[in-house]
Amino acid sequence: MHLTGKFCNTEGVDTPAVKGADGLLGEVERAEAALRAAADRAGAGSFEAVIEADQKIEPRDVMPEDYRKGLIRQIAQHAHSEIIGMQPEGNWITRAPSLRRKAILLAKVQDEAGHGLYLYAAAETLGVTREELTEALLSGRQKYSSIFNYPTLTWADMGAIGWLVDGAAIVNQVPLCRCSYGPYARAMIRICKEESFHQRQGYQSLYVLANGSPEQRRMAQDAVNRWWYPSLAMFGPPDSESTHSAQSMAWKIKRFSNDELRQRFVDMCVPQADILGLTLPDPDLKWNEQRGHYDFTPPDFDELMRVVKGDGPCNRQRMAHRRRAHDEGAWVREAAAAYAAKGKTA
Ligand code: FAQ
Repeated sequence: MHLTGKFCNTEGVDTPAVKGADGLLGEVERAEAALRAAADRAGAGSFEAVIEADQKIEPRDVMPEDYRKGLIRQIAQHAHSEIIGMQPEGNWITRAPSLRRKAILLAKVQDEAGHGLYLYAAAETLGVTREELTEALLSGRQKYSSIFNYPTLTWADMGAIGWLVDGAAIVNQVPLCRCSYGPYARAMIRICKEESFHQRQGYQSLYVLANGSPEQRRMAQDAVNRWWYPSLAMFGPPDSESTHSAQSMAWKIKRFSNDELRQRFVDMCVPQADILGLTLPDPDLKWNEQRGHYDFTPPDFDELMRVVKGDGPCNRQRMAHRRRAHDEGAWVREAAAAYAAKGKTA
Protein backbone atom coordinates (compact mmCIF):
# COMPACT_ATOMS: atom_id res chain seq x y z
CA MET A 1 0.00 0.00 0.00
CA HIS A 2 1.30 3.44 -0.86
CA LEU A 3 1.61 5.65 2.21
CA THR A 4 1.85 9.40 1.94
CA GLY A 5 4.29 9.95 4.77
CA LYS A 6 5.12 9.10 8.36
CA PHE A 7 5.29 10.68 11.70
CA CYS A 8 7.45 9.43 14.52
CA ASN A 9 6.59 8.30 17.99
CA THR A 10 8.66 7.04 20.84
CA GLU A 11 7.21 3.56 20.84
CA GLY A 12 9.04 2.26 17.84
CA VAL A 13 6.07 2.31 15.50
CA ASP A 14 5.88 4.77 12.62
CA THR A 15 2.33 5.79 11.89
CA PRO A 16 1.50 6.33 8.24
CA ALA A 17 0.05 9.71 7.43
CA VAL A 18 -3.42 9.21 6.00
CA LYS A 19 -5.81 11.51 4.28
CA GLY A 20 -8.44 12.21 6.83
CA ALA A 21 -9.89 14.64 9.27
CA ASP A 22 -6.77 16.78 9.29
CA GLY A 23 -7.24 17.11 5.53
CA LEU A 24 -10.36 19.07 6.45
CA LEU A 25 -8.15 21.75 7.98
CA GLY A 26 -7.93 23.47 4.57
CA GLU A 27 -11.68 23.94 4.81
CA VAL A 28 -11.27 25.47 8.28
CA GLU A 29 -8.68 27.89 6.95
CA ARG A 30 -10.94 28.93 4.06
CA ALA A 31 -13.75 29.55 6.57
CA GLU A 32 -11.34 31.66 8.65
CA ALA A 33 -10.46 33.82 5.63
CA ALA A 34 -14.17 34.20 4.77
CA LEU A 35 -14.85 35.33 8.34
CA ARG A 36 -12.22 38.03 8.06
CA ALA A 37 -13.68 39.17 4.75
CA ALA A 38 -17.19 39.23 6.24
CA ALA A 39 -15.94 41.42 9.10
CA ASP A 40 -14.65 43.93 6.54
CA ARG A 41 -18.05 44.11 4.89
CA ALA A 42 -20.09 44.57 8.05
CA GLY A 43 -23.56 46.14 8.03
CA ALA A 44 -25.19 44.38 5.10
CA GLY A 45 -28.72 45.26 6.20
CA SER A 46 -31.65 43.12 7.31
CA PHE A 47 -31.30 39.66 8.82
CA GLU A 48 -32.47 38.04 5.57
CA ALA A 49 -30.03 40.12 3.51
CA VAL A 50 -27.11 39.13 5.73
CA ILE A 51 -28.03 35.44 5.49
CA GLU A 52 -28.58 35.69 1.75
CA ALA A 53 -25.20 37.41 1.27
CA ASP A 54 -23.49 34.72 3.35
CA GLN A 55 -22.28 37.24 5.87
CA LYS A 56 -22.33 36.95 9.66
CA ILE A 57 -25.03 37.81 12.14
CA GLU A 58 -23.44 39.45 15.16
CA PRO A 59 -24.81 39.66 18.73
CA ARG A 60 -26.23 43.19 18.41
CA ASP A 61 -27.92 42.54 15.05
CA VAL A 62 -31.65 42.09 14.86
CA MET A 63 -32.49 38.39 14.53
CA PRO A 64 -35.68 36.32 14.62
CA GLU A 65 -36.45 34.97 18.07
CA ASP A 66 -36.47 31.39 16.76
CA TYR A 67 -32.99 31.87 15.28
CA ARG A 68 -31.73 33.05 18.67
CA LYS A 69 -33.44 30.20 20.56
CA GLY A 70 -32.34 27.58 18.03
CA LEU A 71 -28.75 28.72 18.33
CA ILE A 72 -28.86 28.68 22.11
CA ARG A 73 -30.24 25.12 21.95
CA GLN A 74 -27.51 23.87 19.63
CA ILE A 75 -24.57 25.77 21.12
CA ALA A 76 -25.57 24.87 24.68
CA GLN A 77 -25.94 21.19 23.78
CA HIS A 78 -22.57 21.37 22.10
CA ALA A 79 -20.93 23.05 25.14
CA HIS A 80 -22.48 20.53 27.53
CA SER A 81 -21.16 17.72 25.29
CA GLU A 82 -17.62 19.00 25.62
CA ILE A 83 -17.92 19.20 29.41
CA ILE A 84 -19.60 15.80 29.90
CA GLY A 85 -17.26 14.45 27.19
CA MET A 86 -14.34 14.92 29.58
CA GLN A 87 -15.59 12.05 31.74
CA PRO A 88 -15.14 8.94 29.56
CA GLU A 89 -11.50 9.83 28.84
CA GLY A 90 -10.84 11.35 32.26
CA ASN A 91 -11.56 7.83 33.48
CA TRP A 92 -8.21 6.70 31.98
CA ILE A 93 -5.85 9.53 32.93
CA THR A 94 -4.56 7.74 36.04
CA ARG A 95 -4.22 4.45 34.15
CA ALA A 96 -2.51 5.61 30.95
CA PRO A 97 0.25 3.12 30.04
CA SER A 98 3.10 5.66 30.01
CA LEU A 99 3.91 9.16 31.20
CA ARG A 100 3.83 10.37 27.61
CA ARG A 101 0.34 8.94 27.00
CA LYS A 102 -0.81 10.40 30.32
CA ALA A 103 0.42 13.89 29.38
CA ILE A 104 -1.26 13.67 25.97
CA LEU A 105 -4.57 12.50 27.44
CA LEU A 106 -4.46 15.15 30.14
CA ALA A 107 -3.90 17.86 27.50
CA LYS A 108 -6.73 16.52 25.36
CA VAL A 109 -9.23 16.45 28.22
CA GLN A 110 -8.14 19.95 29.19
CA ASP A 111 -8.74 21.10 25.59
CA GLU A 112 -12.29 19.78 25.88
CA ALA A 113 -12.89 21.96 28.94
CA GLY A 114 -11.59 24.88 26.86
CA HIS A 115 -14.00 24.05 24.02
CA GLY A 116 -16.86 24.04 26.52
CA LEU A 117 -15.80 27.49 27.69
CA TYR A 118 -15.57 29.00 24.16
CA LEU A 119 -19.01 27.61 23.42
CA TYR A 120 -20.63 28.81 26.65
CA ALA A 121 -19.15 32.25 25.90
CA ALA A 122 -20.63 32.14 22.37
CA ALA A 123 -24.06 31.16 23.80
CA GLU A 124 -23.87 34.01 26.32
CA THR A 125 -23.72 36.53 23.45
CA LEU A 126 -27.31 35.45 22.70
CA GLY A 127 -28.58 36.69 26.04
CA VAL A 128 -28.40 33.67 28.34
CA THR A 129 -26.14 33.43 31.35
CA ARG A 130 -23.64 30.74 32.13
CA GLU A 131 -25.62 29.96 35.31
CA GLU A 132 -28.82 29.42 33.31
CA LEU A 133 -27.03 27.08 30.92
CA THR A 134 -25.45 25.11 33.75
CA GLU A 135 -28.79 24.81 35.50
CA ALA A 136 -30.41 23.57 32.26
CA LEU A 137 -27.81 20.82 31.98
CA LEU A 138 -27.98 19.79 35.62
CA SER A 139 -31.80 19.69 35.63
CA GLY A 140 -31.81 17.64 32.42
CA ARG A 141 -33.70 20.31 30.40
CA GLN A 142 -30.80 20.57 27.97
CA LYS A 143 -29.04 17.53 26.61
CA TYR A 144 -25.55 16.56 25.49
CA SER A 145 -24.28 14.23 22.80
CA SER A 146 -25.43 10.61 23.03
CA ILE A 147 -21.87 9.38 22.50
CA PHE A 148 -20.71 10.24 26.01
CA ASN A 149 -23.19 7.82 27.56
CA TYR A 150 -21.13 4.80 26.53
CA PRO A 151 -18.47 3.31 28.83
CA THR A 152 -14.70 3.32 28.23
CA LEU A 153 -13.77 -0.24 29.09
CA THR A 154 -10.13 -0.52 28.01
CA TRP A 155 -7.16 1.68 27.14
CA ALA A 156 -7.87 1.05 23.45
CA ASP A 157 -11.08 3.05 23.88
CA MET A 158 -8.89 6.18 24.14
CA GLY A 159 -7.60 5.48 20.64
CA ALA A 160 -11.04 4.61 19.27
CA ILE A 161 -12.57 7.77 20.77
CA GLY A 162 -9.84 9.94 19.27
CA TRP A 163 -10.12 8.32 15.87
CA LEU A 164 -13.87 7.84 15.60
CA VAL A 165 -15.55 10.23 18.05
CA ASP A 166 -13.23 13.17 17.40
CA GLY A 167 -13.26 12.22 13.72
CA ALA A 168 -17.07 12.38 13.66
CA ALA A 169 -16.96 15.61 15.65
CA ILE A 170 -14.67 17.22 13.07
CA VAL A 171 -16.73 16.11 10.09
CA ASN A 172 -19.79 17.58 11.81
CA GLN A 173 -18.06 20.73 13.02
CA VAL A 174 -15.89 21.90 10.12
CA PRO A 175 -19.01 23.14 8.27
CA LEU A 176 -20.01 24.98 11.48
CA CYS A 177 -16.95 27.22 10.93
CA ARG A 178 -19.14 28.73 8.18
CA CYS A 179 -22.20 29.01 10.40
CA SER A 180 -24.11 32.28 9.96
CA TYR A 181 -23.73 33.32 13.61
CA GLY A 182 -20.35 35.06 14.00
CA PRO A 183 -19.40 34.11 17.59
CA TYR A 184 -20.24 30.42 17.01
CA ALA A 185 -18.34 30.32 13.69
CA ARG A 186 -15.27 31.92 15.29
CA ALA A 187 -15.32 29.52 18.25
CA MET A 188 -15.56 26.58 15.85
CA ILE A 189 -12.41 27.55 13.97
CA ARG A 190 -10.22 27.13 16.99
CA ILE A 191 -12.09 24.05 18.16
CA CYS A 192 -11.67 22.31 14.81
CA LYS A 193 -7.94 22.94 14.75
CA GLU A 194 -7.65 21.31 18.16
CA GLU A 195 -10.05 18.48 17.33
CA SER A 196 -7.94 17.65 14.32
CA PHE A 197 -4.97 17.09 16.59
CA HIS A 198 -7.16 14.98 18.90
CA GLN A 199 -8.24 12.80 16.03
CA ARG A 200 -4.67 12.31 14.88
CA GLN A 201 -3.44 11.30 18.32
CA GLY A 202 -6.28 8.79 18.70
CA TYR A 203 -5.46 7.28 15.34
CA GLN A 204 -1.79 7.03 16.21
CA SER A 205 -2.53 5.44 19.58
CA LEU A 206 -4.79 2.88 17.95
CA TYR A 207 -2.21 2.21 15.24
CA VAL A 208 0.36 1.36 17.90
CA LEU A 209 -2.05 -1.14 19.50
CA ALA A 210 -3.13 -2.59 16.15
CA ASN A 211 0.54 -3.29 15.39
CA GLY A 212 1.33 -4.56 18.88
CA SER A 213 0.87 -7.94 20.54
CA PRO A 214 -2.09 -10.19 19.57
CA GLU A 215 -3.80 -9.13 22.79
CA GLN A 216 -3.31 -5.41 22.05
CA ARG A 217 -4.63 -5.98 18.56
CA ARG A 218 -7.72 -7.74 19.91
CA MET A 219 -8.26 -4.88 22.34
CA ALA A 220 -8.05 -2.32 19.48
CA GLN A 221 -10.53 -4.30 17.35
CA ASP A 222 -12.93 -4.69 20.27
CA ALA A 223 -12.84 -0.92 20.92
CA VAL A 224 -13.58 -0.17 17.25
CA ASN A 225 -16.42 -2.71 17.31
CA ARG A 226 -18.03 -0.95 20.28
CA TRP A 227 -17.53 2.68 19.15
CA TRP A 228 -18.43 2.42 15.46
CA TYR A 229 -22.23 2.57 15.63
CA PRO A 230 -22.44 5.09 18.51
CA SER A 231 -20.11 7.32 16.42
CA LEU A 232 -22.40 7.02 13.40
CA ALA A 233 -25.33 7.96 15.65
CA MET A 234 -23.59 11.19 16.72
CA PHE A 235 -24.73 12.78 13.44
CA GLY A 236 -28.32 12.63 14.67
CA PRO A 237 -31.53 11.08 13.35
CA PRO A 238 -31.93 10.39 9.62
CA ASP A 239 -32.86 13.44 7.55
CA SER A 240 -36.46 12.23 7.28
CA GLU A 241 -36.80 12.46 11.09
CA SER A 242 -34.62 15.49 11.81
CA THR A 243 -36.83 18.18 13.30
CA HIS A 244 -34.42 21.11 13.08
CA SER A 245 -32.40 20.51 9.91
CA ALA A 246 -34.61 22.29 7.35
CA GLN A 247 -34.80 25.55 9.31
CA SER A 248 -31.16 25.35 10.44
CA MET A 249 -30.02 24.91 6.87
CA ALA A 250 -32.22 27.76 5.61
CA TRP A 251 -30.59 30.00 8.22
CA LYS A 252 -27.14 28.64 7.30
CA ILE A 253 -26.47 27.38 10.81
CA LYS A 254 -26.10 23.84 9.44
CA ARG A 255 -24.56 23.56 5.98
CA PHE A 256 -25.10 19.84 5.41
CA SER A 257 -27.78 17.41 6.55
CA ASN A 258 -27.21 14.70 9.17
CA ASP A 259 -27.16 11.94 6.54
CA GLU A 260 -24.77 13.82 4.25
CA LEU A 261 -22.26 14.22 7.06
CA ARG A 262 -22.68 10.62 8.23
CA GLN A 263 -21.86 9.46 4.70
CA ARG A 264 -18.82 11.75 4.55
CA PHE A 265 -17.60 10.21 7.81
CA VAL A 266 -18.02 6.62 6.59
CA ASP A 267 -16.20 7.43 3.34
CA MET A 268 -13.33 8.91 5.35
CA CYS A 269 -13.06 6.02 7.84
CA VAL A 270 -12.99 3.03 5.48
CA PRO A 271 -9.51 3.66 4.00
CA GLN A 272 -8.20 4.66 7.44
CA ALA A 273 -9.43 1.35 8.92
CA ASP A 274 -7.60 -0.45 6.10
CA ILE A 275 -4.32 1.20 7.07
CA LEU A 276 -4.90 0.35 10.71
CA GLY A 277 -5.53 -3.24 9.63
CA LEU A 278 -8.76 -3.23 11.65
CA THR A 279 -12.25 -4.13 10.50
CA LEU A 280 -15.28 -1.90 10.75
CA PRO A 281 -18.07 -4.04 12.25
CA ASP A 282 -20.43 -3.87 9.28
CA PRO A 283 -20.65 -6.85 6.89
CA ASP A 284 -22.64 -4.73 4.43
CA LEU A 285 -20.02 -2.00 4.12
CA LYS A 286 -19.08 -1.85 0.46
CA TRP A 287 -18.14 0.65 -2.24
CA ASN A 288 -21.06 1.67 -4.42
CA GLU A 289 -19.66 2.63 -7.81
CA GLN A 290 -22.88 4.28 -8.92
CA ARG A 291 -23.24 6.53 -5.88
CA GLY A 292 -19.51 7.11 -5.51
CA HIS A 293 -19.85 6.36 -1.79
CA TYR A 294 -19.71 3.41 0.57
CA ASP A 295 -23.01 1.69 1.38
CA PHE A 296 -23.28 0.98 5.08
CA THR A 297 -25.67 -0.21 7.78
CA PRO A 298 -27.14 2.78 9.62
CA PRO A 299 -26.98 2.92 13.41
CA ASP A 300 -29.97 1.90 15.51
CA PHE A 301 -31.88 5.18 15.72
CA ASP A 302 -34.28 3.84 18.36
CA GLU A 303 -31.23 3.25 20.56
CA LEU A 304 -30.06 6.82 19.80
CA MET A 305 -33.37 8.25 20.99
CA ARG A 306 -33.38 6.06 24.12
CA VAL A 307 -29.87 7.25 24.97
CA VAL A 308 -30.76 10.91 24.29
CA LYS A 309 -33.77 10.57 26.59
CA GLY A 310 -31.56 9.37 29.45
CA ASP A 311 -31.57 5.61 29.14
CA GLY A 312 -28.07 4.87 27.87
CA PRO A 313 -25.52 2.72 29.69
CA CYS A 314 -23.88 5.67 31.51
CA ASN A 315 -26.40 8.57 31.54
CA ARG A 316 -27.09 8.37 35.25
CA GLN A 317 -23.42 8.03 36.15
CA ARG A 318 -22.42 10.98 33.94
CA MET A 319 -25.05 13.30 35.38
CA ALA A 320 -24.41 12.23 38.98
CA HIS A 321 -20.71 12.92 38.49
CA ARG A 322 -21.37 16.34 36.92
CA ARG A 323 -23.74 17.35 39.76
CA ARG A 324 -21.22 16.24 42.36
CA ALA A 325 -18.40 18.16 40.63
CA HIS A 326 -20.64 21.23 40.43
CA ASP A 327 -21.46 21.07 44.16
CA GLU A 328 -17.85 20.45 45.13
CA GLY A 329 -16.76 23.41 43.00
CA ALA A 330 -19.17 25.85 44.70
CA TRP A 331 -16.41 27.27 46.91
CA VAL A 332 -14.24 28.00 43.85
CA ARG A 333 -17.06 29.94 42.17
CA GLU A 334 -17.76 31.84 45.39
CA ALA A 335 -14.08 32.69 45.85
CA ALA A 336 -13.76 33.82 42.22
CA ALA A 337 -16.87 36.01 42.54
CA ALA A 338 -15.59 37.52 45.81
CA TYR A 339 -12.21 38.20 44.21
CA ALA A 340 -13.83 39.87 41.19
CA ALA A 341 -16.04 42.01 43.46
CA LYS A 342 -12.98 43.07 45.46
CA GLY A 343 -11.26 44.11 42.23
CA LYS A 344 -14.24 46.34 41.36
CA THR A 345 -14.27 48.17 44.70
CA ALA A 346 -10.48 48.55 44.98
N1 FAQ B 1 -26.99 13.23 20.83
O1 FAQ B 1 -33.37 17.79 14.39
P1 FAQ B 1 -32.10 17.14 14.77
C1 FAQ B 1 -17.59 16.23 20.54
C2 FAQ B 1 -31.22 15.58 19.19
S1 FAQ B 1 -18.85 17.34 20.63
C3 FAQ B 1 -27.93 13.90 21.54
O2 FAQ B 1 -31.35 16.45 13.69
P2 FAQ B 1 -30.06 19.18 14.99
C4 FAQ B 1 -16.19 16.67 20.87
C5 FAQ B 1 -31.25 17.03 18.76
O3 FAQ B 1 -30.58 17.87 19.68
C6 FAQ B 1 -20.29 16.41 20.19
N2 FAQ B 1 -29.00 14.50 20.97
O4 FAQ B 1 -31.17 18.19 15.55
C7 FAQ B 1 -15.58 15.74 21.81
C8 FAQ B 1 -32.74 17.28 18.73
O5 FAQ B 1 -33.23 17.37 20.07
P3 FAQ B 1 -33.79 18.75 20.73
C9 FAQ B 1 -21.44 17.29 20.13
C10 FAQ B 1 -29.08 14.43 19.63
O6 FAQ B 1 -29.69 20.09 16.09
C11 FAQ B 1 -14.96 14.58 21.38
C12 FAQ B 1 -33.29 15.97 18.20
O7 FAQ B 1 -32.31 14.99 18.51
N3 FAQ B 1 -21.46 18.00 18.89
O8 FAQ B 1 -17.88 15.15 20.22
C13 FAQ B 1 -28.13 13.77 18.84
O9 FAQ B 1 -30.50 19.78 13.72
C14 FAQ B 1 -14.39 13.70 22.30
C15 FAQ B 1 -33.58 16.01 16.71
O10 FAQ B 1 -32.35 16.08 15.93
C16 FAQ B 1 -22.33 18.97 18.65
O11 FAQ B 1 -23.17 19.26 19.46
C17 FAQ B 1 -27.06 13.15 19.49
N4 FAQ B 1 -26.11 12.47 18.82
O12 FAQ B 1 -28.84 18.20 14.65
C18 FAQ B 1 -15.60 16.03 23.17
C19 FAQ B 1 -22.20 19.64 17.31
N5 FAQ B 1 -28.50 13.90 17.55
O13 FAQ B 1 -32.60 19.69 20.80
C20 FAQ B 1 -15.06 15.15 24.09
C21 FAQ B 1 -23.21 20.71 17.11
C22 FAQ B 1 -29.66 14.60 17.55
O14 FAQ B 1 -34.88 19.26 19.83
C23 FAQ B 1 -14.43 13.98 23.65
N6 FAQ B 1 -24.55 20.17 16.95
N7 FAQ B 1 -30.01 14.91 18.78
O15 FAQ B 1 -34.26 18.31 22.10
C24 FAQ B 1 -25.05 19.76 15.77
O16 FAQ B 1 -24.40 19.76 14.75
C25 FAQ B 1 -26.50 19.33 15.74
O17 FAQ B 1 -27.12 19.83 16.88
C26 FAQ B 1 -26.68 17.77 15.65
C27 FAQ B 1 -28.19 17.48 15.69
C28 FAQ B 1 -26.12 17.25 14.35
C29 FAQ B 1 -26.04 17.06 16.84
